[in-house]
Amino acid sequence: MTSDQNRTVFRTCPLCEATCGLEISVNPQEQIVRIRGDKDDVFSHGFICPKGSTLKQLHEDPDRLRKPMVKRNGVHVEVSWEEAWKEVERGLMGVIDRHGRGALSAYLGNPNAHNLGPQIFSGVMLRSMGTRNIFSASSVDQMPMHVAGGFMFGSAQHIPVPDIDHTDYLLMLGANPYMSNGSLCTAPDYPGRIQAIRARGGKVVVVDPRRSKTAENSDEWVSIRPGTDGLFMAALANVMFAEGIAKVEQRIASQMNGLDEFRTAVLPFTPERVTAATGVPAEDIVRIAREMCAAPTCAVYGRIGVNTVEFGSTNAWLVNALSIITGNFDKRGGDMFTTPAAGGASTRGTAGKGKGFQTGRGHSRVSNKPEVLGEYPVAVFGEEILTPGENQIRAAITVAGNPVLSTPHSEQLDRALADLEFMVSIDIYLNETTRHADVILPPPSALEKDHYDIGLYVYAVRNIANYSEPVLQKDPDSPEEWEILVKMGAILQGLGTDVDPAAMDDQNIFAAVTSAVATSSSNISGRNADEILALLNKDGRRGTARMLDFMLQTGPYGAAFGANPSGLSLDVLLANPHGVDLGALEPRIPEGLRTPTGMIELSPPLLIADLVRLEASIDKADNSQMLLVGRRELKSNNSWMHNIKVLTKGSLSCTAHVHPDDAARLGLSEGSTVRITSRVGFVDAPVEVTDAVRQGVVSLPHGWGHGVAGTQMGVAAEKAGVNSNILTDDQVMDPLSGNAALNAIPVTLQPA
Ligand SMILES: Nc1nc2c(c(=O)[nH]1)N[C@H]1C(S)=C(S)[C@@H](COP(=O)(O)OP(=O)(O)OC[C@H]3O[C@@H](n4cnc5c(=O)[nH]c(N)nc54)[C@H](O)[C@@H]3O)O[C@H]1N2
Ligand SMILES: Nc1nc2c(c(=O)[nH]1)N[C@H]1C(S)=C(S)[C@@H](COP(=O)(O)OP(=O)(O)OC[C@H]3O[C@@H](n4cnc5c(=O)[nH]c(N)nc54)[C@H](O)[C@@H]3O)O[C@H]1N2
Ligand code: SF4
Ligand SMILES: [Mo]
Repeated sequence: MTSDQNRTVFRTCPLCEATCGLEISVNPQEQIVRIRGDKDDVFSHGFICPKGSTLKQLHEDPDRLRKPMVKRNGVHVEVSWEEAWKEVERGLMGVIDRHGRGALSAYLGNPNAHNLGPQIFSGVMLRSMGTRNIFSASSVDQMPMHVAGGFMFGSAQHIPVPDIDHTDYLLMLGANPYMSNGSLCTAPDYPGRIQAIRARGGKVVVVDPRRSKTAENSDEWVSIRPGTDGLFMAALANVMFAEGIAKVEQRIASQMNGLDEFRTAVLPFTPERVTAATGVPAEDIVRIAREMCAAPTCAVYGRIGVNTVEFGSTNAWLVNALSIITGNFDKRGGDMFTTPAAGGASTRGTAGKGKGFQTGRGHSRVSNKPEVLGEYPVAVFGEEILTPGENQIRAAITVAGNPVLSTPHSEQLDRALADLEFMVSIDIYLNETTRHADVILPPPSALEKDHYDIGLYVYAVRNIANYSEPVLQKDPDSPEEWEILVKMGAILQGLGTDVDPAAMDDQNIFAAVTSAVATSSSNISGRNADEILALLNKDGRRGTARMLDFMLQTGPYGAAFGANPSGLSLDVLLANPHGVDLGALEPRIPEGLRTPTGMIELSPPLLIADLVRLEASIDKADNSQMLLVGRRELKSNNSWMHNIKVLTKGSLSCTAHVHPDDAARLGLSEGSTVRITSRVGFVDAPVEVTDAVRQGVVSLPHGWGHGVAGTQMGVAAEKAGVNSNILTDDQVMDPLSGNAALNAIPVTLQPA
């Protein structure tokens, strides 16, 4: 077989938020020969990280599930799809009969944000459940940004993106894109884009308790005590007002409420007052405030390290506020809103105004935590299962999630899942979480699915649209991932296992079209629904592809089914396998706002009120307390890529980073084992002594702790590591968003 008989296909990598274009060679036997960066991709231009090419190994991984599994006498065995569906129906309907729908629950994990099927169809399943017990990885991740953006700009999706391609000054807090490749800032080759800022004479400042790889490659590392970024940012704002260098652009000021209130609210946070708690010298705070205001443009960006702490929402709000008061909000080189081609909340409905955002439309049963975005904090998942009473959770559905490794007080959740009457997981592995499932339903592999990043393009640094068809044909006897979700919905509605997902799909698209033609702000308002449906159904298009076509055509660049002949549709994307570049970000205020007032709300009451709690934290700071933080590594991806040998070979990266002074004080040496203890548990981990962590800080990556009995991930088990979420505390969270605090956890260290 000569290589010229291989076919070449282009596909977007679904593994992280960078959305890199891949060039994939497939031989005539339908095997993957090679995966490399697509140099013609309009966004990534050939960039790829070591994970991208491993879609081949992932596809071929013998441990990846291809057939449903049912637990019989405690052991998972392969069964037919028909049998699995019967089991699912029996299990779920049994729990509903015995305890009511309030006993159902669902957890949606991270890959849902990277998969087109769940992006479009998980709602069908969730709406069919009739329970409030919905949880997701959002509450161990970015919920604070949704809350801050929701209150300030009108919808949870209103998260400004740092315009890193045009900025002159980037203040980055709690993010390490050299390893993560960026988050809620979709930017393939983020490192290259950071270096471009420096190459054009700009400055990059990284705030982190660790001298991360990003900090190392920046102009300045600000070493901060974990959990104190809110104090640092409030002090920056304080200096800007005190020195009279704050400057809100007239265009923004005329469209904004709450400037005076904000100015008054940050008065207590002088640099001198926060310096001991933050560990940042007051003169550095003053200087950085001046630099930010003096720079021609400045972008502010905060991620995991400032979201997954007790002040997550306040931090996310202060990030946005700094952008506004330095005159950089909604401006090229500052922080801006993307104009996504499909699924954008800022492009839906009436321009400039909306229903706004609220939280607390319901509270969790056991500890009364407010609902946010239709969910409860995943930190309470365990207690909701283990605490008896009406509406105690008795059944769970997990979709692409591994909460046993990824959520706080995970030992408790592990026990809780074992206590359920029924559990079903939609997942590709038999892992730490799915081992508790009575039924596991595996979707096709990434290479067998079509792809479009509805969620991630909402936060991209350019306006991009790129669709990929499946690279390989899936097993014809196995359902698509979207079909699994739709069928789950049918079963949960009590319709049984014989319902054809295609019929529900038809109902879904019919509802979407009839609603759009009846909506005055839609670009197909008043059109004939049958005509639109006929156009959508051409070539027998169904499921994800059909709904995406509808979203693209009715989106801000949409072809509107012929009304705008040069506009976007799925056909246009199919004709452009390297993607379509819709240009740099453009100012969106006031048109992009969706607040009820039509104004930016700089001082939302709940956030202003939280500054009291923030101020009180100054005196509680205890510099003798060791604090745990996480970290990510390039060749790892949360908890689930550890079964790929090419990624895990080399030294085990699940080590505890300890500063040399702490190591000496605590009697810990390189390679020795340290016992790390928190309020809820302890782990023993190998020590790596390094001055890349601040004194008083210990860093352990998350997503490890494999090799548990009942799992089927042979490679991962060889380098199991320890589960850092045994240490994180389910009781400590950001009260506004319910987001777990996974960083700045008080711990003690001792030689094991
Ligand atoms: N201590 C600490 N904990 C953390 C974090 C931290 O920084 N520190 N980070 C948090 C963050 S940001 C996140 S997003 C969460 C992630 O938390 P989770 O989403 O719970 O965990 P993942 O490790 O992403 O697990 C993904 C699961 O999806 C499965 N999977 C992979 N591909 C597919 C697919 O195509 N379809 C289906 N159905 N399943 C698939 C995998 O087998 C795995 O079971 O972890 C959080 N936990
Ligand atoms: N290779 C790889 N890429 C990934 C992932 C992965 O697991 N591996 N996960 C993906 C996911 S789901 C997400 S959400 C993104 C996350 O992307 P990032 O937000 O870039 O996540 P991290 O690399 O964990 O960087 C968080 C940084 O915050 C620092 N930090 C901890 N506590 C504090 C604090 O109190 N203050 C400050 N200022 N900093 C603090 C940590 O030391 C760390 O360097 O990455 C995505 N990309
Ligand atoms: S950076 Fe992210 S999207 Fe790009 S190749 Fe790596 S894992 Fe895939
Ligand atoms: Mo995440």
